[in-house]
Amino acid sequence: WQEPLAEGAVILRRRARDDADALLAAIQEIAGQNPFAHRITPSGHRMSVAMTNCGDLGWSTDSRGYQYTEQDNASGHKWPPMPALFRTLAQQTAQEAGFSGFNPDACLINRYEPGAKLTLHQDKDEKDLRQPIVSVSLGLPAVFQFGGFERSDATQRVLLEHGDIVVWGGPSRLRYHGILPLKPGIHPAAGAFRFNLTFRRAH
Ligand code: MD5
Ligand code: FE
Repeated sequence: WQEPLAEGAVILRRRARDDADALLAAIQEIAGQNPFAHRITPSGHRMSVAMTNCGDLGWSTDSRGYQYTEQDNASGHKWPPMPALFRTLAQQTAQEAGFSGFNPDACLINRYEPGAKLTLHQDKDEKDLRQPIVSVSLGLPAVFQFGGFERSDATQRVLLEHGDIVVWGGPSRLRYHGILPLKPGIHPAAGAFRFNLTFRRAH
């Protein structure tokens, strides 16, 4: 079912549940080629979230900044292609949320272990901010923080669970957001982790 969060932001609860095992298997395959890595931010911090990507472009960070690249600096390889299942799910759910014609060229794959978190930030490294971001949560549940347009604005907390999809577009595309430290647990399909796929139109 669809639950509006704010203008432009829609939660499709459990929308990916039937595809979850196939999505997790594809993530393992991608990580076999381009392993999850804890990247170092420009300010010198090691991210607690481990990341890899698939698609024509991948997001990463290093001492030079945040960027989308065709190559994985950690492995020296190109990113693996975006599986057809990923692209179809992202396009269909964007359409269901009212964003037709979404064609992602990048899929960032985040892996959270217990304690891993993402501090409040905005996603603004993409060229066309009129394009939405589609996010798919798998594995352990996490508390998502949904804020306003200034870092200091009040935040709402939303629990994101296995199979939940959120489409972030319109005015919600530039809201501050984050993930609180992951609580330890074992998920039957994903083990001790939370995975999050974000589909983006980077260029
Ligand atoms: C996650 N990932 O659960 C989240 C899901 C990231 C990231 O934040 O940058 O990898 S994406 C949540 C999102 C994206 C774009 C806009 C908004 C939220 N928003 O306006 O709240 O690992
Ligand atoms: Fe983000």
